[in-house]
Order: sequence, then structure tokens, then C-alpha cells
Amino acid sequence: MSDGAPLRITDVTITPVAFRDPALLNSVGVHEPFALRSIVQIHTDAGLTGLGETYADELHLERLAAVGHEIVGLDAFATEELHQRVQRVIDRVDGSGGSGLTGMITTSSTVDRVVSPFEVALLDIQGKAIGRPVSDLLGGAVRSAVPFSAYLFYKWAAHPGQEPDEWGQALDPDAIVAQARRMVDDYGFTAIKLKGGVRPPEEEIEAIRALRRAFPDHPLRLDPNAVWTTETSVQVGRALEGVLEYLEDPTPGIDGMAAVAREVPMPLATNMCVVAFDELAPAVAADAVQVVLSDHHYWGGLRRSKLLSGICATFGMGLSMHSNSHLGISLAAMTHLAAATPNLTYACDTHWPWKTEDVIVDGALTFVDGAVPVPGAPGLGVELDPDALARLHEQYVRCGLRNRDDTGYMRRFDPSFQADLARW
Ligand code: GKR
Ligand code: MG
Repeated sequence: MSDGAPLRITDVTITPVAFRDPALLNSVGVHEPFALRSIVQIHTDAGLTGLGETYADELHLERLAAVGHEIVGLDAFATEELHQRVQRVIDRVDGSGGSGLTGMITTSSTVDRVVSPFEVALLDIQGKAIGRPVSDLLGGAVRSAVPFSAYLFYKWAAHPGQEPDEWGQALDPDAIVAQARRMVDDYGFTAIKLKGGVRPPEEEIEAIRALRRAFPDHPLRLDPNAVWTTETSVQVGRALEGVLEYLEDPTPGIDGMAAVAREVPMPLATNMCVVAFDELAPAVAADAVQVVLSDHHYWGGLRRSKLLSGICATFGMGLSMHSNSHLGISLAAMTHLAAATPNLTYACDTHWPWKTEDVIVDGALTFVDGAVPVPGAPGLGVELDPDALARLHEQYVRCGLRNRDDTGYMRRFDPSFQADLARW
């Protein structure tokens, strides 16, 4: 592909899939038995195919389908033109604005969310065309492996009516430490995050203290997804002085986070109050957050995530990486991005250990001492398994879930459950 001829998109396939997910608890409820994702395949006239992965809520799928039609004929190197076309489609299809597609994230730019899987797929094609990994297209890897953190959840032993899963119940500090022990033993993770906002704050403080005793050298994080008041957040932050590397989204909103940041000793991180470019300026002005969690799925893909990294570096903010339930195409994209982002100095989040199924051929992604070696093959370095894709699509069709609804699922078992922010 060195003659400079365009590499034209001939066809786009979008396949919703469902994969089994344990009963993981969070501040808005409990994970449903299946997590939903969309697998994007872009085909070209040169016979190269690129892969992307994103959310699969119904409205998002509609937008993806509309974009799929709009980009046939586009040159696979024209990612700026991709962005413009997606903008036009979104203006036409639904005006714009957030829609809560990511569960807890409601205000990120719709265009950036829709662009993301297509941009990743185009970078996959570009890499394959020139025989280089995606990390090279992003400036080159500055680390050969990307550290991820163990991501602990309070959880039920099973989805109601089902047999206990292999992890069992985790509702107290001892069980959380046991979960961490298994994850660290199995994957070698060197940092640990606890998803909080589930138990009363004093119990979550105890869980973090128990983790500190069990893992004296692991950086620790706690993320209650903005379920605490500013007063509670300050109390928790002070109680965990010297224990947390950062406290993630203790309370809602830029003003609330700024108020907490002034009173607690550790940095505050977010994937809730800064999830789009227009939220950066007010957050910087208020000094509301000291660490931004990037996520290429809603920051507009890999190159726009690098733009975010530059903005964070400019304003002296740290950079980490957020995760939702995801499959291997996303992990590959996250790994290439993190490898080529020098100031991404925190271990990235991943839900990886919680899944038991995938759409990619095994073997391209492994964990060594808690880090994923950057795939060196052209493009993303992962290959779709057509049988697995068909199986997980069939599972999507049969499972009946069409939108993520942790709160609705929880209320089937506890009708009084409230998902309000700042409720503790
Ligand atoms: O999977 O329950 C979950 C998480 O709570 C996820 O939805 C969040 O978006 O991991 C995320 C976070 O850091 O807030
Ligand atoms: Mg978070």
C-alpha cells in the first residue's frame, strides 16, 4: 500500500453482542446477567478489515448504523473527515446531546462517542496497510507493556435464581481482600481499585484499610461514583490520608468536587464530572480534579484521547484510564493508546478479569505482572473469531436485554432501591 492510492471503505458491519457478566454491585444497582457491546467491522477495497468496539444501547446502535452508511467510499486515512461526517449524521438523526448510554455517564459528547469505534477501526486498517501497530500511528509506544489495576467489586454470589459464580459473594472487607488476593495472584496487578458507593462509607473505609494491611505496597483507589455528600467525602478523604493514591468521584459535579478537593489530602480523579472537552475548562478553573480518567470510547477515539492527554499535561492534571465492561478489541485499543501516551502514568482500569467470553481469537492479549504487553502485529494486533462473534450475537438476540439498566435490575429484587447521587 505504498503507492499513495486511497484505501476506500466499501462496507461497514455492526454486530451487537452479549457476554455473561457477574452480579457486580455499584452505586446505581447491579450488573445484569449480560453486558452488551457492539462490534464494528470496516471493510475496504484493498481487502483489509478494521475492528472497533463500543456500547450497544439501542439509540447508540441506531446512530452507528446511520454512520455506517455515511462513510462508505471514505478514505481509511480520512479520520478528520470521519468526524465531520459523524457530526452531520448526529445533527440529522437526533440533534445531539447526551443520552446516558454508558450507564453513569450522561453528558459526554454524542459525536465523540459515535466516532470512537469507527476511528479505532480505521487506525486498525491503517496499521495493517503499512505493516505497523496502532501504537506507532499514535506516536510510538513509550512503554512495552501497559499496567492495569485490579478492579474490585462488591458482589452477590450469583444472579438471583442462578448457581454461584466462581468468585462468590463479596460484601465485607474480608471478602474484598480475598477477591483482591485472587486477582493479584492470577494477573499480577500492582495497583488496586475498589468500586465503592455500595456499602455505608465507614464500611468502605474499613475495606480500604484491610486492603492496605494485606497489600502494603499496592497503590489503592476508591470510587463511589458520586454517591457521597461533600461532607461525607471530606470525612472519608481525611480518614484515608496516606492510604489512597487518588479518590475517584466522591461527590457529584465540578463545584462539589472542587469543595472536596480543597479539604482532602489526596488527588481527586473523575470519569463523571469531566467526560467531554467542554467540561475541561470549568474543571481546571475550579481546580475540581487532579486526575482525569481518559476513555477512548467517549473521548472520540485514540487520537482525541491523545489531545486530552496534552490538555491534562498543559494544565498539570494527571491522567488515568476508565473502563466499563468490555471485550478484547477494546483492551487492544486501550493498550495501544496507553502505550503511546507518556503522561498516562497511573495503572489503567479494566473489567477484564470479570468476563469469561470474547469475540477475538485467544492469545494476542496477555497479562504479565499486571501489565499487557503491547501487541506488535500490524493494526490493533487482534483477530476476530467469526464463530465466537456469531455465538455472542445469538446470545444478544436471545437474552432480550437492549439497554444497560443496573437500577431497574436491582429494583426487581429490592423495589425500595434508590440510585440518587450524594445520598450518603
Ligand atoms: O461497571 O459498574 C461498573 C462501573 O461502575 C462502571 O459503570 C463505571 O463507569 O467503572 C466505571 C467507573 O470508574 O466509574
Ligand atoms: Mg469511576
